[in-house]
Amino acid sequence: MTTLIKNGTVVNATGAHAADVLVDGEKIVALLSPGSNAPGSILGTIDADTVIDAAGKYVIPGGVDAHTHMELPFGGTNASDTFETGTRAAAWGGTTTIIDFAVQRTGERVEDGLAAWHAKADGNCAVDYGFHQIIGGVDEFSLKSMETLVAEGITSYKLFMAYPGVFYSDDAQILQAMQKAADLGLLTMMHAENGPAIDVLAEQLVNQGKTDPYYHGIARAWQMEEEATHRAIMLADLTGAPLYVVHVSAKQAVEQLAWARDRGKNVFGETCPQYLYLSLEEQLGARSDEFGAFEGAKWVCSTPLRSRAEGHQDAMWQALRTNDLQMVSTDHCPFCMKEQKELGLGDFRAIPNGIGSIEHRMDLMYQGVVTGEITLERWVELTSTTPARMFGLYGQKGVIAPGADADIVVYDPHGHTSIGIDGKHHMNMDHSAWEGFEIDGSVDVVLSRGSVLVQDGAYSGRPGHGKYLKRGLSQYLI
Ligand code: DUC
Ligand code: ZN
Ligand code: ZN
Repeated sequence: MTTLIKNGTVVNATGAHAADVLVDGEKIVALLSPGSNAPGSILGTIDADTVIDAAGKYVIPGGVDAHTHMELPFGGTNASDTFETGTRAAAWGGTTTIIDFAVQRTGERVEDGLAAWHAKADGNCAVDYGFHQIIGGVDEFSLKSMETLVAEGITSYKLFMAYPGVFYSDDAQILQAMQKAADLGLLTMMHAENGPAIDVLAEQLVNQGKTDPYYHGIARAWQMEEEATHRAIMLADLTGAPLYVVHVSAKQAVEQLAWARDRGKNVFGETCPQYLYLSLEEQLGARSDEFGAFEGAKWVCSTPLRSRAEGHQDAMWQALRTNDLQMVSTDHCPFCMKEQKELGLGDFRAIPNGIGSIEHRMDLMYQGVVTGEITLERWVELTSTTPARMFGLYGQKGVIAPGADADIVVYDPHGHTSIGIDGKHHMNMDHSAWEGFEIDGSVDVVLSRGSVLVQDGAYSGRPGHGKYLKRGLSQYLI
């Protein structure tokens, strides 16, 4: 089965140029100069089984979302997207690879946590998927089990400096895990917030009657993120472990990352669309007729949305331009308002933390191209190429080139996308954190390993098409 994507502009992280893309089976096999396969030309007519006309459109590598939480048990409930619904939404939005987090908690075996995650995902995914491993209980057994991860194709693991009693690791545990990771070549991913101090601040606020979602953002002050980011950097430096800080939202945390990177350290950071577009004042502080001040629960996530008056959003865009932040993931962790976010009515500490964005990351970041925040090539680099390199998938994913998987998105810069519920989104949520956002572009066609998943506004993917990806070591280290 061959497919020819004709007349488009191929955009890779390295540049954009007019080319036709020839796909054979699951792989890209050639990039052809426009016209080189026309009748009477050197190559002659290529008689592909399927031809997709991409005239006036961009042809980009499928998105790689390296931070998702399908079905995560959290805050007394489970994230509302299953691997089936979440990867279908990903496909609709032009994301053709996800990396989700398998969970191990205190007292559990890493092997069991990983097996449980395979059981959730196996046969259910519309797009290819890999796993990171959360180590939520660092002890002699989980440290030993880390030795098995690389062979499982899991080359990165996550620790939490937040959530005492849930996923939290103290400095002694972090130090030991990083020592092990440095030996094994694993990339340490860090949720960098000072959890114990945040919990005290949150309790004080609740005791003062400050129970609305807005105060989630006050308790999780930027100082808590800056301090933890610095501590993680120093522990990584001491142990020689490469460090990747997830969901960076505070400009002061970026300054810490830049400081370390300027000293040549293997320190990296991602941000998420919510930290580029949304804010403490407008979203966490929102009110509605339906929910009153509890409206802000829709945007309770950690790290929290930050103050626009303090300039965090502008600082995130700037860091994406200067490469102080290297990539954009979603931290997709959706919860419905009904029966889920509602658990925190009267006490923001009980609101399950998370926002759903997996369907909108490519669009939201393309809007950054439209508004001049980033270039076209940087869009591809931040959403596909660097995630693939960072997590050992590059070559197979993250690039339009012969030999790569035919994970291809035809993106229409003349299209339009209105984001919201009412049949417009495909995530398993009863609201959208992005309601009313308008994008000056649209996902047109989506291919995963040569199979069309989305075309002409119709979905033709299926659960089970997506395969588990055994990842290699990070290809981004200096
Ligand atoms: N932050 C979230 O918002 N949700 C899940 C876990 C996390 O760290
Ligand atoms: Zn986190
Ligand atoms: Zn997360």
